[in-house]
Amino acid sequence: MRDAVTSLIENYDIKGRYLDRDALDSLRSYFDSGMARVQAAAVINANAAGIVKQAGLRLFDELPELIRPGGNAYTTRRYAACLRDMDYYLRYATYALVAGNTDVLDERVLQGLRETYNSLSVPIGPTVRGIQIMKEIVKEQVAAAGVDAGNFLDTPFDYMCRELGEKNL
Ligand SMILES: CCC1=C(C)/C(=C/C2=NC(=C\c3[nH]c(/C=C4\NC(=O)[C@H](C)[C@H]4CC)c(C)c3CCC(=O)O)/C(CCC(=O)O)=C2C)NC1=O
Repeated sequence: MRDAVTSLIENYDIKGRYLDRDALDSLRSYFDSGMARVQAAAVINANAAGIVKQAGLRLFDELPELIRPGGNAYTTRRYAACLRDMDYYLRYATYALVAGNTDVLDERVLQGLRETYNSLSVPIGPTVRGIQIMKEIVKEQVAAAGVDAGNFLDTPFDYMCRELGEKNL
């Protein structure tokens, strides 16, 4: 599992090069955003259950067929599994946020996920929509907490949506 610093060092070490201007710029931008990343993660941690619940309500409000008979999130068990998945996405997003790197998402979340979802007929499009809704809620809450969050807040959510949604949607 890599973060912004270890992945950069690895790339330079492979080439046997000292850190050049680009490397130092990228490190500076990571460290400059460091406190805001930690503060954003703190806001998410403090509100995680509420964020997941609210995102679920918005998702099922937008796509009510998911929780109707025949829908993939129909029955209490599957409804709970869906919210649990959303909670996974949120928690791993905070790890990636702090790491400044999406490697943890590849390794711990996305690997094999499409196959699992396909085999259980979990619809990918609505899952992607759920992740987007969480991103929107997170951005609202982080802004409301007065944390100056830049694009880095979008990155883990956008990455999961892209990777999950990309192929044979
Ligand atoms: C930390 C990494 C990780 C992830 C991501 C993960 C996902 C994951 N979601 C699953 C199921 C599921 N996932 C959903 C999710 C949904 N259904 C919908 O209609 C919605 C669109 C969506 C919620 C947004 C549902 C309903 C199931 C249960 C499907 C079933 O058993 O029929 C399963 C099958 C096994 C199980 O039920 O626990 C896995 C492995 N597990 C992991 O360990």
